[in-house]
Amino acid sequence: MSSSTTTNEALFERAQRTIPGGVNSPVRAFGSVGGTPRFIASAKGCRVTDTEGKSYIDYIGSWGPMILGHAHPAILRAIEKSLPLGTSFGAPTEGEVLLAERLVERVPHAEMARLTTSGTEATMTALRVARGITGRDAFIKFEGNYHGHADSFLVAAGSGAATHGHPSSPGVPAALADLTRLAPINDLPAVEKIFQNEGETIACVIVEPIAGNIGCVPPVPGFLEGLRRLCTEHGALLIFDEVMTGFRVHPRCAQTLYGVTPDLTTLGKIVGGGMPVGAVVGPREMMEQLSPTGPIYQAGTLSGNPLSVAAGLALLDELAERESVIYPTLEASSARLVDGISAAFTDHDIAHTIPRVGSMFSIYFREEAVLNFEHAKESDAERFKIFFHGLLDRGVNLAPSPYEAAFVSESHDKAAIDETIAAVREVAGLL
Ligand code: HOZ
Repeated sequence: MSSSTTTNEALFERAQRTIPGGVNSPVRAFGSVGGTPRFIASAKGCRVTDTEGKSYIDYIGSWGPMILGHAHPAILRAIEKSLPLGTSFGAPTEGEVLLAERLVERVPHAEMARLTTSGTEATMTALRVARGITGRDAFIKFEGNYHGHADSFLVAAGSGAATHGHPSSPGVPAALADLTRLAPINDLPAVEKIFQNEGETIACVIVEPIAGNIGCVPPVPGFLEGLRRLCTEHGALLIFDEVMTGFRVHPRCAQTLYGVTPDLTTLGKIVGGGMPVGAVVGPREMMEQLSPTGPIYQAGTLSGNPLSVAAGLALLDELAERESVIYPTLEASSARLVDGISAAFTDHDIAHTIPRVGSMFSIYFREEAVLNFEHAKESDAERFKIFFHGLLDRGVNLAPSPYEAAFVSESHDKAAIDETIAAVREVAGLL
């Protein structure tokens, strides 16, 4: 493992001179937990190593895509093979066709795919398609759902937007924000009311089928089904933002797990094997509305970048080939981890709830179930800070915010899980 003589603290101080807040994505600045971000020098399997050479069991996993662990050999091989052939052409490649075909095969409702460079671009594109097809401007999103940082979505957004104090960002024109209708997650009557009042203006409902940017909040039974029904009744599109959940919670995505079919699905980093890629997928008649076949414009020089596509293909192929091993393994190790954490808290009388769907979970310091953003905010944030730093000191890397999900990978073996539980037990004694 490479390490440098630079400390995290020195690097953070230096970073802040040239990068706003010293980071290129706000959550990484440790704003909601305090202290110094760890500057990562390398990663392998379930562990990341910081610039001081200290290693941590990692539950960020690049926010989801490292489902097989960091620096997986199959993905590295694919990138190495692609690298000498060139890094970007601004012209179509065979790899993009193969990746689109894989997505069409594996996302049940997909007949076509458009690749982008990030999940943010994918959700921007999906919203534009919904508006373009319906000729309507308003849309519904959920409080605490995060769909990337495009203007229309930065209204009551989760993730970093929730913790830096501006969930509805300055710089978003009021005229645009006014078109974003909000409802609490898991509150079907609230959505129904919006549709009743102004159904003819609503282009779409966009939802994270499992909210992953306020911690992890699964849908209550009937919620996604209800959204499907309302969208169909009112001529609006239903968009599932599966940037976090796609291929993570089920080999055919969350929509298969819950048996609800959206009109459009957005995907992100996991379809690039952790490299920069996003995708919008859906039925042919909708997707062909995109340029150049249709009038709805969307473009990007780095869309379908050859290195990202090579990594994405390698990951998706690995997931498909070893599906019957990978997903049960993830389920078993994640269950073991969460049960162990919960038992440690119970033994120390610490109020908690730990929602989990497959290998995605989060820890809330409150007894009652968390069904929406308001509930998530009632989790004890001070306790989370102590917990977070206690684990970090003991070599366990959680997301530095109570409003993020944790991700288990195939490389989190029994030893790593048990080491994590032992660290939690120690820290629980301090809470
Ligand atoms: N918004 C991302 C997680 N929900 C964090 C992105 C990052 O810092 O990489």
